[in-house]
Amino acid sequence: MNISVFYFLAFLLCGMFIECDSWPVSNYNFVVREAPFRRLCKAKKILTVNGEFPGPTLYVHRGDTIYVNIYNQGKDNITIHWHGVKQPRNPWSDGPEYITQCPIQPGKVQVQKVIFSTEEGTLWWHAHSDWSRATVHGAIVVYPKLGTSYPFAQPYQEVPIILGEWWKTDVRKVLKEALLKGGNPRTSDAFTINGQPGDLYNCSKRGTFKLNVEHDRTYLLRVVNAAMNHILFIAISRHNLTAVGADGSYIKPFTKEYMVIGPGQALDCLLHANQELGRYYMAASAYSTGVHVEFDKTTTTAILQYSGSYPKNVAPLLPYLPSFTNTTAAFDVLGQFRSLASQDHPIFPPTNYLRTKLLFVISINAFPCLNNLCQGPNGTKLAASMNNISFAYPNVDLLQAYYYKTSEALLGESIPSNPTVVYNYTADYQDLSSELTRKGTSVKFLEYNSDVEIVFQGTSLVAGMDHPMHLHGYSFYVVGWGFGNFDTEKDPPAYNLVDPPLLNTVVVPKDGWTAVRFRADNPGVWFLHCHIERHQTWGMDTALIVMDGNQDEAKMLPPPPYMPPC
Ligand SMILES: *[C@@H]1O[C@H](CO)[C@@H](O)[C@H](O)[C@H]1NC(C)=O
Ligand SMILES: *[C@@H]1O[C@H](CO)[C@@H](O)[C@H](O)[C@H]1NC(C)=O
Ligand SMILES: *[C@@H]1O[C@H](CO)[C@@H](O)[C@H](O)[C@H]1NC(C)=O
Ligand SMILES: *[C@@H]1O[C@H](CO)[C@@H](O)[C@H](O)[C@H]1NC(C)=O
Ligand SMILES: *[C@@H]1O[C@H](CO)[C@@H](O)[C@H](O)[C@H]1NC(C)=O
Ligand SMILES: *[C@@H]1O[C@H](CO)[C@@H](O)[C@H](O)[C@H]1NC(C)=O
Ligand SMILES: *[C@@H]1O[C@H](CO)[C@@H](O)[C@H](O)[C@H]1NC(C)=O
Ligand SMILES: [Cu+2]
Repeated sequence: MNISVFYFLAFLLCGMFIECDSWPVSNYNFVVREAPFRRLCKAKKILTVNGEFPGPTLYVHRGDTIYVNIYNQGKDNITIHWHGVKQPRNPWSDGPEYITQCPIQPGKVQVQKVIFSTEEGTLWWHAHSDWSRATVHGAIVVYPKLGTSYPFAQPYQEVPIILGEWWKTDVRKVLKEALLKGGNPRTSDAFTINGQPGDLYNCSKRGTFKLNVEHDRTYLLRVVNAAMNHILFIAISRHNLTAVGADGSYIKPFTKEYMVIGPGQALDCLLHANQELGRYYMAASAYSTGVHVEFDKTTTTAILQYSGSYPKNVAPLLPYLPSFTNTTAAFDVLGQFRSLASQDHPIFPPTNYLRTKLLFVISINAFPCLNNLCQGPNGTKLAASMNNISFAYPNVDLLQAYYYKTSEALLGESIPSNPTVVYNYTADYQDLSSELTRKGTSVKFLEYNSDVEIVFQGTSLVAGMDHPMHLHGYSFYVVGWGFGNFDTEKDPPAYNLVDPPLLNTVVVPKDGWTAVRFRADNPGVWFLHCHIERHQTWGMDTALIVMDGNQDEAKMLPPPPYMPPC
């Protein structure tokens, strides 16, 4: 189908099924289709939106509502998720497959109404079906409301910097092979900056992303980590970065020579082009702490180049990046985030009298495997869990099961509020039998407007590592974190309730814990999961079902006229 026919269909759909007040002003058309891309000396077809990699950047203002017409011209099931967009009362457009919707099957169209509310800064969108988000993703820029401005001087220019991960092999094959063999998926062959691996890889020099700057100007880099399985360090040689926003809310500025960003996170950084005219590398490489866990050890680069005259044949300098396993270096950044907590940007962290306190133990696990033939440790099959339940995707979506009360059995299993077995989660030695877990489609019901605390507790089972935990439908205040086991007596008194950062994805440190709080004021079914893709695949997931309140404004919106069927 050509694009004009598609527009026409989308228009019809819009006219028939949804309010079209804002159409076509803030309407976007996403055509999901395969397109050929050449990277690392090898061409392959990848799934894209509109043939672009990374996909198109969406530009909105705070509080906007947009419609996105998604037309699946590919061969795979697909869904699109608006990462960090809270979508008040509207889980219908959230996107994770088999959680809030059934996938859009090849040849089918879905119109998603995306409701922005209090987000301001950088967010992103990505596919939320199998591993298609590897190439199906893009940035979302949320400007302040007209008539208001940034809490920092207007930058001269703004540039999305999207970090990605590239396999020479088809990513569908990578997933399939990993599931079949039960081990770690093969590591990626490259990281990318705005779709390009950069000079340090073979056949990549020509496409290297260039950031052109004028001397003495300030640039706002809207950095998104869209990589699948890696937390990344990023830096620009001789230049500092000043973080001013994270996950669509502002933070107190802090300046470092490198930044760290977990998959799923977005970081707004100011860059002052104050160095000698010349060319400088921007570089990113992995932060990975799992003992004996393979990871991609390559470095992706882009080039910051000043305008003006200077010898252009001098090789740019590489910046300092901390070593792969340097947790101190990583948390020097990740532990620095603070909300503005000012009159213009107030915060509302739940303080006392929490209705619901949850302790979710997040772990890597292992299933026994017939004849020990799997590729996990000692022939086991790798898994992951939350409170020892390894999430199993249903084959109809949880939201419809909940809303229409159809498959109520599906929602029968509640994830326990606390681990059923208490052990030394972060001990150096773990009994092998505690690595086992079991499968289940577990959910947690929450009362409307209840104040909720979730403590994520990491473990050293199989291989402890950092986990970027992401909650849909909400941003949460990160009130505390630490190493070792969470202590219910000693740790809460040290919480930061003054200026905790408001994030949608938080990196829980290896062998440590993180406490987050939020008010459950957004009714719906909201996925909660690790944003390291393989951990999500293995089951480090659950869904929070926030029930309707009594008032009409406290209830989920009715479903749109068309949702893809299963
Ligand atoms: C580049 O190609 C050479 C020769 O094929 C190979 O040995 C080397 O590992 C490649 N480098 C990278 C970064 O892929
Ligand atoms: C970068 O920041 C450090 C301290 O945060 C400072 O000492 C250094 O001069 C800064 N470098 C540049 C190029 O601004
Ligand atoms: C970790 O990184 C920090 C900050 O860059 C550095 O000071 C420290 O020496 C590094 N530690 C190791 C073990 O490399
Ligand atoms: C694998 O087996 C060896 C030898 O039996 C044991 O020492 C080790 O702890 C096992 N590792 C895991 C992760 O099961
Ligand atoms: C848990 O294990 C860690 C690491 O081995 C150890 O330092 C700590 O003392 C243990 N805690 C308890 C309560 O046994
Ligand atoms: C987790 O569940 C499995 C299967 O029911 C069980 O064998 C294992 O002991 C449990 N582990 C913990 C730490 O509760
Ligand atoms: C695509 O989605 C439909 C509806 O849920 C499902 O029946 C089908 O198995 C899916 N196809 C693949 C290849 O996963
Ligand atoms: Cu994880």
